[in-house]
Amino acid sequence: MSKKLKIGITCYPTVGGSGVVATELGKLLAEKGHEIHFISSSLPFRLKKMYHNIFYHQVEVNQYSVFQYPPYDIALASKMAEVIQREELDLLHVHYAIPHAVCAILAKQMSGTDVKIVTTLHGTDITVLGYDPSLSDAIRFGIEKSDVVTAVSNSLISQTYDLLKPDKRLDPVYNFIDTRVYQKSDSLHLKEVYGIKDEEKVVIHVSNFRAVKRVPDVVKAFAKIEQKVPAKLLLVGDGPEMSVVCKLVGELNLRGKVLFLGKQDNLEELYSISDLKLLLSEKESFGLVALEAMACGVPCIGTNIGGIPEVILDGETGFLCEVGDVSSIADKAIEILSNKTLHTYFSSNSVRLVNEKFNADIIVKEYEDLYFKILKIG
Ligand code: GMT
Repeated sequence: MSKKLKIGITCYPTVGGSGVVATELGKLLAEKGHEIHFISSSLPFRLKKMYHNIFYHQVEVNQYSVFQYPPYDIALASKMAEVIQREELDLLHVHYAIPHAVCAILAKQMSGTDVKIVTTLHGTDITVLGYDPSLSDAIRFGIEKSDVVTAVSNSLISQTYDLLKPDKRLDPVYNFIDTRVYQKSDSLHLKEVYGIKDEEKVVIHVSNFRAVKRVPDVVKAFAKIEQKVPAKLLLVGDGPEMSVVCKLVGELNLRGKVLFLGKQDNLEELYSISDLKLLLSEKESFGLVALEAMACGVPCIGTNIGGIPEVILDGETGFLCEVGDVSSIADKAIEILSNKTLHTYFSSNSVRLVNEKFNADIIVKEYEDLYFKILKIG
């Protein structure tokens, strides 16, 4: 039987792919018998029920009036150091280089222990913040001083080397799916609830509606799709671009055909009534939402950028298109929605790919093996 580890995990706990990956990883490691300590500013949103071997340590920030900015990073490092010492952690697995990796390095020094630091790069810490000269040295420092650094795609690894040139090996460890949760279920009642007719196809987009997700392209493509194929568009999530998107839906006379569902849990039920997913981002280091759809047998059209081509295989599980090429996106969508044989081919390939390459069992073991390696166990 392998040794049970004590693992601290820090992530952004609010909705977002990195928070999902970190929390699901913690839950699955706990299922394998490891003791997990989440250290973050609020309870990770996917951590809904109690587990006997998962603990949550909240970071409290002093609001002393002299501080122009509350010192969250210092408070996080102090809390990490306290938990490392009291709980005798074997390692800290932090998600995002800054501030989390840098805080972990400080915490290690404060604790006076040899706790190991694993850092996972998720994307925007490199693809956006990496361009900021006021932060790039700190990101490189966080990467180089970690014991192990993983990134969620090979594309993100290349971008990190191009941009920051860290003197450090980076290991690819993909996002993963718990296929016990993400699988096609019988959710046909939802079609009735949403007023979707039998003959209508369902196109879905799920995101945090940031500008990089290019949700207006989703709406523009849908406007072309629904002229050829009776369809409804489910927009799931919320964020800064929502008002722009609402306005566009009105301008394109799509009210009634586009359903704004806001933030939703149990996405597998929505995917189970969907025929096609659109992920048309201009930056995407992996695209966890595509994987979630694929696990439920939904073919995806994605943009040919970042890590998306490592997830959506062009002509095998869906199609890849260039960013902003709305006409070609719509043509490919119409092809998928009107060719049943092609749809079934993409759908079954998607499920198979998820099971063979992105299954939680495989990826959680990859992380576990990295932990054992740096701890020189086994
Ligand atoms: O996509 C977002 O806006 C959220 C972001 C995050 O930091 O949580 O997601 C990033 O990490 C996910 C998990 O590794 C990846 O699947 C997403 O592709 C990545 N987002 C971007 O690169 C924009």
